[in-house]
Amino acid sequence: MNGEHPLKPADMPIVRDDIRTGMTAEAIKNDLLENLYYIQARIPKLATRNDWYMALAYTVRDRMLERWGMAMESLHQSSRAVCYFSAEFLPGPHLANAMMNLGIYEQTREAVAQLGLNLDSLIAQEGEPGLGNGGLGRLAACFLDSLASLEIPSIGYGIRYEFGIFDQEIRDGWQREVTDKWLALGNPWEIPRPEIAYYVPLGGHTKQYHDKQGRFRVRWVPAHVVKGLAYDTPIPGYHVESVTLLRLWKSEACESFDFQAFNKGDYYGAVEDKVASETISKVLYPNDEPSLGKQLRLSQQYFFVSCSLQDMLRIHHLAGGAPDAFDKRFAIQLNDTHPAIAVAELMRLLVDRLAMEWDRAWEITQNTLSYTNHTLLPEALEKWSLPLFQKMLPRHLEIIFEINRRFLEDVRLTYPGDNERLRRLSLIDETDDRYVRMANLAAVGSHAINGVAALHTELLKETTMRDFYGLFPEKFLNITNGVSPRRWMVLSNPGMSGLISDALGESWICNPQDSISRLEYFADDAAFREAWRKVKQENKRELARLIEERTGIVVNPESLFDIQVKRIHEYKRQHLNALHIITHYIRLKRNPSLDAPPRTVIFGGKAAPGYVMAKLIIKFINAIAEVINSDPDVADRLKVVFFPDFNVKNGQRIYPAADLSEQISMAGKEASGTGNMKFSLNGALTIGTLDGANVEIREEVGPENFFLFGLAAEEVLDLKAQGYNPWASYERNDELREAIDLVRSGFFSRGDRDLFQPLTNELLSRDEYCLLADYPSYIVTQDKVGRAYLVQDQWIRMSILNVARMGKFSSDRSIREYLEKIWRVESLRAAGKQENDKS
Ligand code: B1H
Repeated sequence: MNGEHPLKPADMPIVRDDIRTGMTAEAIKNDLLENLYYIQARIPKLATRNDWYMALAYTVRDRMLERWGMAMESLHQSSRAVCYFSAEFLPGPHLANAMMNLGIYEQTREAVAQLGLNLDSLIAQEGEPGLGNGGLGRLAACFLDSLASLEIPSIGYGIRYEFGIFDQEIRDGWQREVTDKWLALGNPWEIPRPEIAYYVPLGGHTKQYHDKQGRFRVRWVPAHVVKGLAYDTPIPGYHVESVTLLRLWKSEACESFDFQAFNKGDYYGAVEDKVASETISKVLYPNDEPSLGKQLRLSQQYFFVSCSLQDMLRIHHLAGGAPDAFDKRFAIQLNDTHPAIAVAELMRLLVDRLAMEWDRAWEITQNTLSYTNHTLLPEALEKWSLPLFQKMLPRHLEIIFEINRRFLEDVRLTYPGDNERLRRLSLIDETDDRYVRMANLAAVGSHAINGVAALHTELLKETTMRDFYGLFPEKFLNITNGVSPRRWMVLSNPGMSGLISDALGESWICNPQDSISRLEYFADDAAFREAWRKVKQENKRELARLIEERTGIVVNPESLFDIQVKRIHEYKRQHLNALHIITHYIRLKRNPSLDAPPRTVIFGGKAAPGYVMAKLIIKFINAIAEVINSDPDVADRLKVVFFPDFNVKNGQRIYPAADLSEQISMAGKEASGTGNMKFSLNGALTIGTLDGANVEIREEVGPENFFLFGLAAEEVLDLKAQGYNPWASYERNDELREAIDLVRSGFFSRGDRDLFQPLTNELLSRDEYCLLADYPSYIVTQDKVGRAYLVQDQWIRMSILNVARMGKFSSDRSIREYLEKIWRVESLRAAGKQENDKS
């Protein structure tokens, strides 16, 4: 890192060693005390742990704000910036990550120690912004980390939900949802910007008129207007001089009171609009049922997209850009279809507000936008009923009709007479009632469409978006997901990262693809393997402590830690894992001297509150755990844990402790997965199907270092085409029958034979996700895992090789691909170099 940033403005009034920017323990300590006094208004003697945490957070934030000024400057100067539009961001706790990225971890530890405090306990005090459901939101956060670390001028735009994803408690084995009050103790990381505010119209009708030049125009006369306020969070890059901006919008009423209503004595009427407006950014939707009818969800999407586009137009204008050059300044990535309304909103702003010709506006819109698809599940494809859409966004519906009219005209020329195809491609679904299809809107309005893993992109082209692929194959590309090696290795697994850095130096942290493969040589080094084993062992001891603290269950840290953490969903097949546990349990009961290592099977994950079957699966796992964990016959051989409230913070403790990573979705269903990458990067071996990014992980680590089982995506389709009969699978396999019969007998439900009937009935009659078909090969492969684990030294070798060969799965690599193939944006470093070369 060199001291002077190429784009650092000459007039930045920053003194390197002042109290807010100094990097020594002394400067940090002084700032910490000052923030405790002047922001928290506390003296040390009376300060609570939260006061100290807040003061420390401000101290670390001070050191980011120096970089902030430069980031803002660069946004105004750069030739093109990236705007990542996402309804979800799951950044995880900020404090430790920011200290690591700024390179002040050790100094801070010392500063805090000098004040008689413990850094780890202050870090533990921080909650997390749970502004997302799972993989998609976490991917957005990893991407911001990479954008910042690669010094790309960029903004993440989203919603500042007052309540994020619920906290999960387990009561009597059932999930209980508790509201997430992440803002209750204050949020030191965000900077409110009440002056950056935009009006967002909703409802009403449109009017046609002719402007002074006699041109035909449309005016939208909304029924209400809400205001969006910006809240900014700096996202620091790793050991670089810049930060990226996460700008989230909070909704408010335009005026606090409707004075007319108030004067008439209608106090409640007067506050009603205020309440309705604030509701928009109130709560994150858990992704359970289809979006049909969820008016609030559509208003959330439109709200944040409109604020963000207006903000970008303002930034562009302030930098002296003409509307015509908007696409030269910005690239927008749509994170799934949740922000797809951007297609119509950008058209509206350009055509209605800025009086641009339709054709030119359309070019700019397409040049600016690109769309990432994250799922093939038909129930997750968003569509909005036309009457609802018309009621809320009348002008957008007109625009979408016009886009559709022009689009279908082109399609007709390409495929004359093919009305079936026309119906499938149309932005409007007219099969039953009428709906707006958001994926079709995103596809037509973007210049690039990408899937998130190689297999996913192929399936996207062959199935979900087949007609679009036929029409414009050049738009389609794959960009396989990745995760941040900073958060998911250096921060969460310091032991292992330290070993790697001792062996290779630190360049792997930013360039794992180039340099981490050198770790392969160390797989042959017995002393290195021993050190590796010890680190894993210590991580497992740590997790065992945490498990006892959270659940009361005592587990053996020497046992094989077999872990499945992710959202609970039938396609992810946590219940297949459960069936293996039951089979293993039956075997152990029958044969106490079974030659298999002791196992601890750990689950974690939230179920959407309205997803009854997923909630039953949680109960099922806990019920099995209750029986097995209290059976002395298997006490030191098998334990089952459901770790409550899986989130980023807990994930950071869980991934590093895994021996085995469960990636067992039915092939063809998991678009990519990113947990699979986190596990493998932390030295766990994978048992998995050929699904999502598992395929590429296996290619990279080598088939001999990956436990593959189950049907491939095509085989699943064939099986279903032939008429899959799960009952036959059940009858054919003795162990499967025994396992299912044991469940049906009420053995795990205190004699209640009905409790798990919905689960067993589904498996025996329909088995949509082919658990019974994959069961035999899953069991055989789990046996292989057990045998492999018994040969510890060989297992450790495979663990090292996994890490050495996972360099591809850094989110830096993903971001570089987006930059080269879609965004065409340059890093500030590169831009700075060119400037320097010229001068
Ligand atoms: C993914 C979602 C998702 N795909 C709807 N789709 C939502 C869909 O609130 N909603 O309505 C929320 C999220 N999430 C995940 O994206 C995939 O299942 C993973 O396989 C993938 O790794 C991840 C990131 O690409």
